[in-house]
Amino acid sequence: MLYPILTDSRMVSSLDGIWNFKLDNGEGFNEKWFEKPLGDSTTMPVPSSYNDLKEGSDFRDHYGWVFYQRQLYVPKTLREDRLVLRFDAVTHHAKVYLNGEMLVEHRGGFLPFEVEIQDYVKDGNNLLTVAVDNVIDYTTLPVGGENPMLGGMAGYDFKIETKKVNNPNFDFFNYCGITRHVRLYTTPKDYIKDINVISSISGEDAVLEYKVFTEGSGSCKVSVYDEEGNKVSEAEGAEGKLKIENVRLWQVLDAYLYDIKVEFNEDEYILPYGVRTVEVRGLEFLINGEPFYFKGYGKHEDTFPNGRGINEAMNVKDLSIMKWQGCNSFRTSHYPYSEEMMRLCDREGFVVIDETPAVGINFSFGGGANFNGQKVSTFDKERGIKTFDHHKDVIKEMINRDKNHACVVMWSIANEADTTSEGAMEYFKPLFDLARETDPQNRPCTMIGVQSGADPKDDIISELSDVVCLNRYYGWYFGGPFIDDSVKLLEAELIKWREINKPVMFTEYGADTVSGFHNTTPVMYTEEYQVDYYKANNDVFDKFDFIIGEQAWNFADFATSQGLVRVDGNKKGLFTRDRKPKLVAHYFRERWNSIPNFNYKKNK
Ligand code: GCB
Repeated sequence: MLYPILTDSRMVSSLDGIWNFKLDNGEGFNEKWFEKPLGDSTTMPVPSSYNDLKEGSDFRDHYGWVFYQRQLYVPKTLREDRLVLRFDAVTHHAKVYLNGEMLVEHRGGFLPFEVEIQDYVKDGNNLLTVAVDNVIDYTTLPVGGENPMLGGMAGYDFKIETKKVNNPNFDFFNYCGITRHVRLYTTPKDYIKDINVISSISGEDAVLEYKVFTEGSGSCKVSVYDEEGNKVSEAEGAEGKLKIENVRLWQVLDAYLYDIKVEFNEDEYILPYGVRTVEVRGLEFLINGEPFYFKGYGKHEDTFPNGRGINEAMNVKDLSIMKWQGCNSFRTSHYPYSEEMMRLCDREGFVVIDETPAVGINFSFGGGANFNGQKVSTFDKERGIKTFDHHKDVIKEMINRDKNHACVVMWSIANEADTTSEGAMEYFKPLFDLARETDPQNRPCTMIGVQSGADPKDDIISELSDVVCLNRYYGWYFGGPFIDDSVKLLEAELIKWREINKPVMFTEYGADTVSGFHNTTPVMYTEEYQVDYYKANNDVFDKFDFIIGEQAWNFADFATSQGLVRVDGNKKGLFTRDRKPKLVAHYFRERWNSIPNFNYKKNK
């Protein structure tokens, strides 16, 4: 799906701003709130998560539907074109009504959807209503379960009335609402639907193989411009090749973007495009033919008070901090991030592992989806996970959205899924196949592996991954506070992973640390402990040549559900939630600035 931009043929208009808002009391659909102005509504900014913006747990912990509404006037001139209403993300399930009629419904809270509305818009005031549901269950991604206190408490005989609540099977706050931009845009009636571009490099030159998907009949012309605006290549036809002589490559932290201009009849679209190659060869991850070392983080889209609402200022700040620290990469844990962030990473030369919202496909966590120890197996045919079809949708939607981004070097199919139980291969093999078929650039694919047992042979699906990605907490959940002994276990585990003959990287490792807690003897939760934890783990990584990267968990402290091991959220950040460095941030700054982006292990 193309990102909406202004061109000579296209107009874009933002519908962001303050909308009317109302929590559903269970009667919203019966009473058809979408047919008339919402009575008794409150104000709500779009885009944003609504949870932290009004006081009280009615808002923060609301379960179910909410209604957003605004007036919409559309100038007549725009209605002669194809007119599209686009939502960049609505979390998790949206029904969109114009003048009382439902025009589109979308499931999945982190990917865009759109609908043509030129035939539905009338003169004067149109009523635009968006109903948004935040319920997570066994069919949604991320996965959730039932209220842990449903009908009472384990071990107690008393029955009590309980409210319905979401019970996430994942460790981040279930922020919801219209979390990214809402826009109207136009195209001519015959229009460019999509573009695929693949690059190959030979010597000083590059060849871009392109394919343009269109609606209507006509002919295509494609031209490539360099950053100074000089035309460097052109071709005719909906499919073809563009040669760029003396190409300037998109390099890590030294980005260069060409503009690919596509013309089709009256329509025109401009795609910023970085020329680079990505390949896994042997035990190496090659970017532009050179062995790359990942330095960086697992992150979250999480700020106060926006929640998961897009925060472009924070995105710019985060990349700036990461550059200061010598980072070159991050993973979009645990869902696809905004399109603005991906465009920013293209411009800044950041390397991104792009992850689906598939988190929580693991019933052995014992919380959320499998509360009270029912011991249902994740892939149990009757009572197990029901996310497969939706998982296919999010893979297709994510790859179709992000396929042309130079910054994206690998797809993550899921985070910490159950990869050891019967049924895992049956579930995941078709999903890896689908990702590989969908991506025109055929990027590497991975699964982010949970620390469930130390033996790689128990992991049924690691053979599907091009790179083995490990989340490991030796010295925290496993063996904390005995860091020195714990990392011996890490070393023993890595000796086993060497046998599968694939590159391995760490996509999570970390220790909760409360900013301001200090001690001369490092004890858990102090800033000193976090430093010792990371030093000990990094020393082990450095011993193994097939370890191709380290991404710490997490870039910054972030909000989670309330719970006994979460003191005002997850505190594993190397930065606080408002981006102040903990002691360890300075340690990593020294380490990462002395590790080159390329050939790190070769030089050792
Ligand atoms: C994990 C999860 C991540 C959690 C983290 C933690 O393994 O992938 O979502 O936040 O552990 O801090 O426990």
